[in-house]
Parts: sequence; structure tokens; C-alpha cells
Amino acid sequence: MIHKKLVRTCLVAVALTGVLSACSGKTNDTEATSGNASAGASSAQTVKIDMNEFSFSLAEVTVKHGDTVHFVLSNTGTVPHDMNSEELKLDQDVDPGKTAEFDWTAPDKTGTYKVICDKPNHMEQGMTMNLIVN
Ligand SMILES: [Cu+2]
Repeated sequence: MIHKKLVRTCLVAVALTGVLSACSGKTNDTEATSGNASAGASSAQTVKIDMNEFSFSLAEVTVKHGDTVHFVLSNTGTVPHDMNSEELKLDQDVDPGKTAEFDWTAPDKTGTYKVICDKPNHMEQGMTMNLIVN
């Protein structure tokens, strides 16, 4: 009788342990997967900027020197716009209603760089932003 009880308790304990470890195993898997996903995302910083008449939606963008930056530029305006900086080797035209996506590598030289829209008279009307490399 006692022996039977012990066996039953052991079986329950084993079953519980099995369930618990199965559960924690699943939890760990999920964490590992999401961890990998976020690690992958953080290896390339994504910067989304809308362009219209006549401004960039961000007045300032900060990136780390040498990092890969994924730009998503959307022209929400009605005329072609452009994101341009000769120093940063940036020159991306975007037609109205279109979105341009590209990877760009930040320079190793830190500092504040001026980025403009080089369409005639757009910079003068406010299409300028600072890209800070630190
Ligand atoms: Cu423009």
C-alpha cells in the first residue's frame, strides 16, 4: 500500500517535472527566437523620414559612426524631393507618393552633417535636417 503510494507520487512528480520542463523549454525557445529577431533588427538601424513641401519629418537623426542605417524615405508631397549630402554620399530622389528604401553606411568621422533636398529652392524653404554621427 505504502509502496504503491510512493510509486504514484513519483510518477506524478515525474509527470509534473516533465510538464514544467516542457513549459520552460517552450518559454526559452520563444525568448531565444524573439531575442534573435531583435538582435537582427538592431544590427541595422532603421530611420523613417517623410518628405513634403517643404520639410523632412525629422529635423535631426543620430546614428553611430560606421553603422549600417536602413533609410525609408517617403515622399508624402506632390512634387519630387531628394535627400542629399555630398559629404555623406547620400543622394536619393523620391517621386511624389513613392517610398525609397536603401542601406547606407555612416562615416567613421563623427560630427553634425547637413542633409538637404537639392531640388531648386527646396532647401531655402526649409528642406534641411541635421544628421549627427557619434
Ligand atoms: Cu524637396
